[in-house]
Amino acid sequence: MGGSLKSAYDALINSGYQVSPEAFAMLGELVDPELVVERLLKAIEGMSERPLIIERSHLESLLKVEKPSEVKLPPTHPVTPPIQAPPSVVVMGGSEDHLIKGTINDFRGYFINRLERLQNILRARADLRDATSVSLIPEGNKQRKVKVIGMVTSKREFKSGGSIVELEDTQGSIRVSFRGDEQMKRKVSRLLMDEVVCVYGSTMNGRSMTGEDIVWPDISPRIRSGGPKRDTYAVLTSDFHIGSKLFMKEQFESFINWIKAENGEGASKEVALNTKYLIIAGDLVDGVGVYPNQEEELLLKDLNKQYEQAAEYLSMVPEQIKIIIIPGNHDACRPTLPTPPIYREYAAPVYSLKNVVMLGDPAVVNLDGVTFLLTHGRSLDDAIPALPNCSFKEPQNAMVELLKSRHLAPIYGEKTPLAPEQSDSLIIDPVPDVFHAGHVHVWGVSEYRGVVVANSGAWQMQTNYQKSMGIEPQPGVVPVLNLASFKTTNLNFL
Ligand code: D5M
Ligand code: FE
Ligand code: ZN
Repeated sequence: MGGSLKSAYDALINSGYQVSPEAFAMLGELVDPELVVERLLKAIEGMSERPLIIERSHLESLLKVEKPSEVKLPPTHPVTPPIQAPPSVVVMGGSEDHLIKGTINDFRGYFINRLERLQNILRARADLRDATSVSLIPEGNKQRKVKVIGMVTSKREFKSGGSIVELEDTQGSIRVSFRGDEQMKRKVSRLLMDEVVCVYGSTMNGRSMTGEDIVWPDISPRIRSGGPKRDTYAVLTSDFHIGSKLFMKEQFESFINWIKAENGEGASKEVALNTKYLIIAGDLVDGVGVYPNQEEELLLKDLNKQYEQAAEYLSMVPEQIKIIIIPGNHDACRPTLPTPPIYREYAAPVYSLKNVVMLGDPAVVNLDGVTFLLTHGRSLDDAIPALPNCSFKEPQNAMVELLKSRHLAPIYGEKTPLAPEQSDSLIIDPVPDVFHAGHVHVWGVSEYRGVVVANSGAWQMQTNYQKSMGIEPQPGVVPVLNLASFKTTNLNFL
């Protein structure tokens, strides 16, 4: 800590006032914090009603400080240690473990919950307030315009371009025929099985209709509020696959050295020093028996040993950085989504690290006022092949489509096993500021309606299994998000 900053802190602490973390953080942005604090305390002494807590606004208004961008240290200035408020992690969901039997009734309840909640999300749109459910289409004997909300239970697309889609709700179903114009064709091909949408069209009997348009629940454009005022970074990563022979030890160690601020220089070091969060979106270890002939590619064949090594690496991450970990399909955990946190009995050494927060998949966390939705991304295996214009090379595009569906795993019965919990926690609600997944082993960042969408790649080279499936990973690149500016940087450790 620079001399002036330390004296400024001491003066503030000794003044007897409480100081908000934001005000503390702001001091780190100032060229001469000592002078600023001296002037601030003088100004407060002269006030008729003195505040109990010194806030950032006091610093700003009382002293008319220059804008932060103008008082930032120039890049050539020697790097100073971070003066950040402590990390603030508020878990909004994603750590429960329920016992689910998975009876037919459980599944029925699960899908009713999905339907009703997405129905509510759709009806909250001004243009869909008058939408009806499939089984509540009013009786009549002539052609009427309707807006019908239901779950997609079948879809047939014909060579002619036309298509037939079946929509269902709890009480009934309706057959929707679409004509084959280009726009409609594109929309129908985008429809995922088991997702909930609203169809515009006309019907005579309420059992079949002509579809004219499809509306997805979608998200409204985000206007962000909150978030830290000074540069604060969240490092987004996943898919370490520790224990695999193909784990990229050397590159990963250089990443760990970077986060320790031991290598890198200038801007990159400044980023490391101001990193408060390391988010790991699953597949911390390679596990055992996850894919055919995996044992031939395992360096550590014992799951406990894999987590021991993971903990050893994570213990090198500076303690002031909060590490948030959710499970992936290679981790020691229940195989269904939603997934409770990684089992403690296997990952005990990771649990014992003070700065680690273990959450389930999906998880919603608020970090310094910024809401993150975290999921490993298993459903991308189902969604990417089903979506037009999406590929495993750009997983972020499919993630954007999931935001439009407002669901993390719409498709049921393919590769993503779903647990029929009473309430569907895979529905995307609330809408996050950041949507982070991994699993695909290809990194990619995008933005949709103000939401940062990031897939964080991997630290594993191509396995034989991936080779046989034609999967081309792009490991060793780490997206880093500045929570203040919402800009991402991609660090390449190859
Ligand atoms: O997944 C790593 C990559 O391999 C990711 O792109 C998904 C793909 N993958 C994994 N399992 C399958 C199956 N069964 N079919 C097709 N593609 C798959 P990881 O979870 O790290 O193994
Ligand atoms: Fe993985
Ligand atoms: Zn995975």
